[in-house]
Amino acid sequence: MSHDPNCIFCKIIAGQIPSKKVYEDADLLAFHDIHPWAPVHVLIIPKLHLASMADLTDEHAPLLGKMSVLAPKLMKELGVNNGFRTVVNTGPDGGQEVYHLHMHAMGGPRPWLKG
Ligand code: DGP
Repeated sequence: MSHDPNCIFCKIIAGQIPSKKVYEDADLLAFHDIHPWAPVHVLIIPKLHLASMADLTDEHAPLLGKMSVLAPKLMKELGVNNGFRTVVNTGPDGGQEVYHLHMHAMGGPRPWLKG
């Protein structure tokens, strides 16, 4: 399904739930995480509803490529200039809470990094 009406991130994409957007194009949206783990913490999501990384197939490779290329660009724009961390949680044992694929991009002065 390309859009799940019960998905919180699909609602953010549709503008039904407000978010602090930092980037948007035809394929992707990026916005500040509501519960930041770092001084700068954004989520990069595809507009296509994919529940998790476990649902990816070969056809999604360009989309993941776009997400990966956007992360350093956004970090730079947001003033992160000394490195950052990207995380994709997948499934219950991966600690995933929201079942719409998303990449966390986190940076800013330490200490905030766990593990
Ligand atoms: P994960 O554990 O990888 O599924 O992380 C989901 C993240 O989504 C978590 O860090 C908090 C964030 N989040 C959940 N609901 C909302 C929301 O309504 N708005 C925003 N901006 N972030 C949200």
